[in-house]
Amino acid sequence: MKLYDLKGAPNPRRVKIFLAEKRIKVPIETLDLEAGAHLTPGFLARNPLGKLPVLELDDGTVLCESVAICRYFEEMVPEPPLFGRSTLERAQVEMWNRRMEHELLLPVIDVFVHTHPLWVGRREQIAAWGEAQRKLLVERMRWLDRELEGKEFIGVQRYDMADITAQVALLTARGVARLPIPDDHKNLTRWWASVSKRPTARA
Ligand SMILES: N[C@@H](CCC(=O)N[C@@H](CS)C(=O)NCC(=O)O)C(=O)O
Repeated sequence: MKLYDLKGAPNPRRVKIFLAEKRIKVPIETLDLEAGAHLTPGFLARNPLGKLPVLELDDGTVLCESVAICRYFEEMVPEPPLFGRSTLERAQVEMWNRRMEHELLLPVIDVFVHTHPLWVGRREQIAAWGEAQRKLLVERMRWLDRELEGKEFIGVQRYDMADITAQVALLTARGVARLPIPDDHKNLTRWWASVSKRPTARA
């Protein structure tokens, strides 16, 4: 089994944090986007979309999509549960993880792709779209701050996949989108301090 990773990229980071939380060790090959390693014929044969992460099983089966890969490992190693324990919890984690993807992670990736020099010549950049997504992200951080009132974690009252997605999205927002969590977002700041202290945060 091998996990294909992309240097510095948020989606593979979700899988690496997930694996660290489960204490699962998988050989990792890290590709370099700037060198175009994800666009070689060898890699495109695994994922023609040229996107990471990709998990290759020992029989050659290829799994793409971060959440699909994490769900595979959740079934293999159920503890600690990162997609919820009960029927209701599983639905709640699904709900919050999708919200964190659609309301935080996708907008921040759009800010990055449409405004950062790294993507010049690699993608068609529409600066106005990047700026619109930056404004949306500011609003969504305020929304999430309110949602976290009286809550320790985002999904269920235990660290789970939704926290991982939000953590990676906000790390990317601070780094490449220059959008740190504003100081007056007390709930989000408290949550951020707590998840950042986890030993797996650097995975
Ligand atoms: N929906 C996919 C998204 C994968 C994705 O967009 N990966 C990015 C890194 S975060 C990538 O490989 N980008 C390379 C490119 O777009 O050229 C997932 O959740 O895994």
